Amino acid sequence: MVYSVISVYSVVNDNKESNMSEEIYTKLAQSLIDGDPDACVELTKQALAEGVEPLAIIRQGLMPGMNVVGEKFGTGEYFLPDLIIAADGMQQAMALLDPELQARQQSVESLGTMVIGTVKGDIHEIGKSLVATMLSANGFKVHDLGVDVPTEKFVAAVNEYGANLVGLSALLTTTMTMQKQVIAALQEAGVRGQVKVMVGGAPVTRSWAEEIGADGYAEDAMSAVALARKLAGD
Ligand code: B1M
Repeated sequence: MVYSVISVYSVVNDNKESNMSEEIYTKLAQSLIDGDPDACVELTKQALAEGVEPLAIIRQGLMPGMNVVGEKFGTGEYFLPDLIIAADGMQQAMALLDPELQARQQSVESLGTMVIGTVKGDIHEIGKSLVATMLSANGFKVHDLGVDVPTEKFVAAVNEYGANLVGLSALLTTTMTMQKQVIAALQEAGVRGQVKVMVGGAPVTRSWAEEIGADGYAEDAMSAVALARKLAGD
């Protein structure tokens, strides 16, 4: 079954080039909704070859598609295999986009060292990896601990890498509380004063960040870079 995704983003463009991009964004989103990773990869290659910015491919093509998949899963229309197939398509596309994102921003001076990971119990990887890529492309030294990261591993990594920033991603309401636990563990280990903690992920909010004593909340990868810059400069 084919679903329309035109309504999930609004790009008002009137020149031909923009219309072409808009068409490819729609097709990219649709490839994820249709569970067609091969098409997603081909369309990503095509978009890059046509000079579409990698970040635009993610924000205007892939993410709206993933959001539709998530909504359909939420309403019971899609099942776990649909999520897995869509995530596979997005991850393959991200493997093509990562080096392009890195290549666009070269910074010689490190702005800070971050350890980042998705908290214990949570295996959502894509958003965390995108945030890690954008930070590293913007001059931060990033140690990505992966997903389902035990609390003590964050603490150990802060010590091992001399990090001044910690990034905690959580995509489930049930795992958000692990962000609070990591902050408490950093405090207990006596290193809370030397690091700024930023949190993010779909269910996470600014007020949650304040409630658990994080230093900042970022809604997406671009604002994560801005926030990390601000926190590193504090
Ligand atoms: Co899951 N899942 N999932 N899933 N999944 C969600 C999150 C969900 C909202 C779907 C839904 O019901 N509508 C729902 C959570 C409900 C809730 O708790 N509120 C859900 C569920 C329920 C589950 C399972 C429990 C399903 C089950 O087993 N019954 C299960 C849990 C497994 C676990 O973790 N223990 C599960 C499993 C999976 C897959 C493994 C199949 C797969 C992940 C594969 C992978 O990552 N390798 C998956 C997927 C793909 C999704 C959706 C569809 C898409 C997530 C994604 O990759 N988005 C998701 C629905 C949705 O979010 N629309 C859903 C694209 C990505 C670029 O965006 O991750 O939001 P996102 O990251 C953004 C921002 O959030 C932010 O910046 C990123 C880039 O802009 N951000 C940060 C993220 N981390 C940040 C950190 C920061 C700052 C910003 O600072 C440190």
